[in-house]
Amino acid sequence: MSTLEGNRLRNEARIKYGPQLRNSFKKLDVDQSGFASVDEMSKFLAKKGFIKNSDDSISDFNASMTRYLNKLNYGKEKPGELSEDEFVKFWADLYALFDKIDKNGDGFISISECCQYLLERKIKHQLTKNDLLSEVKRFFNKVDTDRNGKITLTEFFVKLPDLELQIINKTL
Ligand SMILES: [Ca+2]
Ligand SMILES: [Ca+2]
Repeated sequence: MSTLEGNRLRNEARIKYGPQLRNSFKKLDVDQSGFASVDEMSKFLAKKGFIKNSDDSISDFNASMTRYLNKLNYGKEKPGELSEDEFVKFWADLYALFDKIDKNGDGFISISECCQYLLERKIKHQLTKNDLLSEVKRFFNKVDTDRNGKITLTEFFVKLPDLELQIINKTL
């Protein structure tokens, strides 16, 4: 999402989700360092029930977080951690992407919403529509552990590297 529309959506998400993100930041920064470490974020999400409190879920979250911190060039003030402003920007951008894919706005991404979005992105290494659908189904099998065909923002984020690397081979 590097277009003008992308910028607009990111700004909107910062306004919409900024207050709750700042609130979360204060709660999860338990050592009150003014920075959110990957560990503080995963503990907070596990406590809230957004990720499972299991070694696998936490290590997946940590791997994804570390990947995007580096890739998107975060942690400028303190390597590997987010300042409050960086935290808001990072997660608001993710909300902007998520909301864009979540066309019906129910707070979940469904298999068809995910397919539709990927088709609209005109993926470079062309998969046929059917191949794409089976890849997305495979992705959902990994992510959607309660098998209701819908995934939340956190579930989406935890497995986003898989989606990017295995299905589309590019950055969303
Ligand atoms: Ca901290
Ligand atoms: Ca939806």
